[in-house]
Amino acid sequence: MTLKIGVIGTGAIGADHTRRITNALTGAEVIALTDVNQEQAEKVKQSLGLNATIYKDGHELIEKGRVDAVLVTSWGGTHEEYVLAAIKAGKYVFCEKPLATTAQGCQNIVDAEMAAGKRLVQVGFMRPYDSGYKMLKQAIDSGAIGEPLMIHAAHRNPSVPEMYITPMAIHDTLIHELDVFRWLLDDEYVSAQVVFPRKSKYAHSKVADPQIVMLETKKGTRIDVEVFVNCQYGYDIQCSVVGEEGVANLPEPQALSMRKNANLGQSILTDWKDRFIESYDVELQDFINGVQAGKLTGPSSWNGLAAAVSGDACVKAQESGLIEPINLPDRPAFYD
Ligand code: NAI
Ligand code: NAD
Ligand code: ISE
Repeated sequence: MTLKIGVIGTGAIGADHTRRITNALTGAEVIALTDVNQEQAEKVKQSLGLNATIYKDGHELIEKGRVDAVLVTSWGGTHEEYVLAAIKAGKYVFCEKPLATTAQGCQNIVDAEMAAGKRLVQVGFMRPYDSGYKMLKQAIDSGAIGEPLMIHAAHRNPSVPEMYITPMAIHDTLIHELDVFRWLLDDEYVSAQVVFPRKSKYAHSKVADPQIVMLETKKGTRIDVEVFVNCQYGYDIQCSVVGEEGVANLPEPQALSMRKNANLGQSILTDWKDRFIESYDVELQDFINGVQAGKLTGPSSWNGLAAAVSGDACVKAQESGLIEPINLPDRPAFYD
């Protein structure tokens, strides 16, 4: 059976996920689209030659679209509403990060999903599907570097638009690290602090940039993450795990090394779409396969909630300048 998918939000990642379902993955087709900017949905439909209906809004798509599953790829602030609507309609839903922009929003989704009685939601945390992060996890789990003591990380984007404001450094950008470090370390956070270095002249007035986020885990591992979203030079994700017996670094993306004009160099990617292109393919194929099998195994609403609880503490720490506690509730057996 070919899975019928509806896409809510056909911007950068909505268009890219629609392309991969249509041209790269197997077992699914996009038959419904919607975007607050209808021209954008029309553009995606035409450019991919889709036999798809464009709906007035996400609710109409979920109710009338005859879809088996929904992709929520609109702006973060709209996710909760559409995920809840999909659960209510009994549809599977792949929701881009953040699952919701607050912990309460994620809790509402967790409650609705548990009431529905089975996992219907997968969150777009693609880094655990990335081969580089898998190598890091293998280095930690095998004991190759001893117990992990510290992580030094950086999340750099070349630039961000005017709509990107200070708290988005947490729930739009850092949220990837908040998820992937829990998975890498098999540990939970206990506190967060945020400090602001000198501001870059390239950062617009509503975003403090760069920021340094410091996290502590239950086992005592200390993590520092530089979030720098106007770094100009490229899209650069760094992660270095310092263990008792060695250091494991996230591999750089494969790039041609060139000798020319008395220079030895290699280019740095500039677009997040390229940096994790393979992991996006693998995560979405995993979602399609999971829906076909009636059992989702990818990042769950619980992972979305855990990241958001930590995210709320980081946003509070941005405002207070203090070390803020992180208190994750106990995980319900439903998500074991
Ligand atoms: P975008 O701005 O390019 O696209 C968002 C689209 O959603 C726009 O076309 C907009 O018109 C539409 N939209 C917004 N609100 C809507 C609504 N209520 N109903 C229907 N359409 C609506 O944004 P982008 O970069 O594609 O990000 C979208 C989501 O994907 C965000 O949640 C973002 O955090 C996530 N994302 C995830 C990435 C990842 O690595 N997993 C990478 C980039 C984005
Ligand atoms: P975007 O602005 O390019 O696209 C968002 C689209 O959603 C736009 O076309 C917009 O018109 C539409 N939209 C907004 N609100 C809507 C609504 N209520 N109903 C329907 N459409 C709506 O943004 P993007 O970069 O594609 O990001 C979209 C989401 O994907 C965000 O949540 C973002 O965090 C996430 N994202 C994830 C990754 C990742 O690496 N996993 C990368 C990029 C974006
Ligand atoms: C974007 O939405 C993403 O998810 C990218 O992976 C991240 O690097 C960027 O900062 C976000 O805005």
